[in-house]
Amino acid sequence: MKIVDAKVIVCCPGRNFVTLKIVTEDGVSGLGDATLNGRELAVASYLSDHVIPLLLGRDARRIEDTWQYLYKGAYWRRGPVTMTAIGAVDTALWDIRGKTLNTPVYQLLGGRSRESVLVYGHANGTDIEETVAAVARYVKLGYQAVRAQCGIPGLPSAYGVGRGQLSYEPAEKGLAPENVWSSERYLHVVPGLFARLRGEFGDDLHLLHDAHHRLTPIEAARLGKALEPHHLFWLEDPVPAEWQEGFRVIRQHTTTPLAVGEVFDTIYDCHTLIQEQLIDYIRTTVVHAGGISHLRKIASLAELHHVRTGSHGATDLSPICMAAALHFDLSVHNFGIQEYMRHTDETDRVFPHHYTFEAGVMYPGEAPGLGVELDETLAAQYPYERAYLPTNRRLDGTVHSW
Ligand code: CS2
Ligand code: MG
Repeated sequence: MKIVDAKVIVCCPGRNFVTLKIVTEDGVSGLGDATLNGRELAVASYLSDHVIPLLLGRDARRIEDTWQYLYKGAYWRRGPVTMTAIGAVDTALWDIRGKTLNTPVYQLLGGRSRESVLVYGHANGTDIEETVAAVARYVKLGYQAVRAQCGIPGLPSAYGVGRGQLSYEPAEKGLAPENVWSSERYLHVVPGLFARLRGEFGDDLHLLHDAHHRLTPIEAARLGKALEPHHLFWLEDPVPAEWQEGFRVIRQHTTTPLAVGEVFDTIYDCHTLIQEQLIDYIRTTVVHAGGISHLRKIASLAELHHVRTGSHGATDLSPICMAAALHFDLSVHNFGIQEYMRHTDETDRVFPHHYTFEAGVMYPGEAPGLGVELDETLAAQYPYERAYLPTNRRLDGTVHSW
């Protein structure tokens, strides 16, 4: 089954998405998400200029061999651009495989390990009371798990507090906006937010929080300890994780579960975190960690060390990634939870799909392949618009992780 055509489609239905479409000689096409928030065109070029010429004529059924060919064949391994491009190819080939075998991809991954996929949504507010109201909206929508983020008094902005009611999209049109940060002020607010949320919603609602790479290990240890009475489902990205060993400090001080990995792109970014059980959930995604094939390998290592999956699922990962994630989530044994920020209606019209949400869980659907399509005519009406993630500086002007 030879690949005879492949192309990259960049569109911006409210935000930028990059999609790879691969077509076989039988006329079967597959889709892969290649979106890298703020650096979309780098991946589009990597695919168009360097990968697609290598794909033409290859057998679309050789998914693992194609992955290894693109990974080892580039010489320059790893990194978000390379692995997002490889992820898009891998995802599209799984889509094609499912379509040609007339079966949903989860059946090719070992079939169901559960009946549905537990998901969490993003609630946020400019202050604690607004955040409580936002969490209540998600509970009313049926969510069993909600991530809560709130504004920090005295700071003009805070991570995760965005525009609109149901979705938070951090990238802003034009060059990177500068945010201001204070860990001290943040650490004063968060424990009170979760004390209020537990008091309001009781013990059964899963509560999550994202520190978004902004603390030092001892600050994260302090926050983890302060949150223990409120038994969070997880505290996410407490510190930048390039130095995986740094998590040993946090682990020594707190039992609050830790989740890391949405910025990781291979197993090499997280094998110490997993093998030393420094984390409880690995957040690597289909789109940024080399596709379904590599994500399965990360999950297998995690399974050996009591680590569960908790894949990233923000609005800057397209519905193609969400569909692929749900097939993976339904089948992988050590599944934990799936992030599900709702895309806008505008995005969903460009990417019609079979996955569904109901009462806090999701289903990938039974359509052959991934069960998602791309309306190219509609996509063409939304041309790319430069949009960057913010940068961050502390109150004294020092650059800080965003
Ligand atoms: C966040 C994301 O969803 C999350 O956990 O960390 O909103 C992240 O900031 C964006 O995906 C970055 O593009
Ligand atoms: Mg995050």
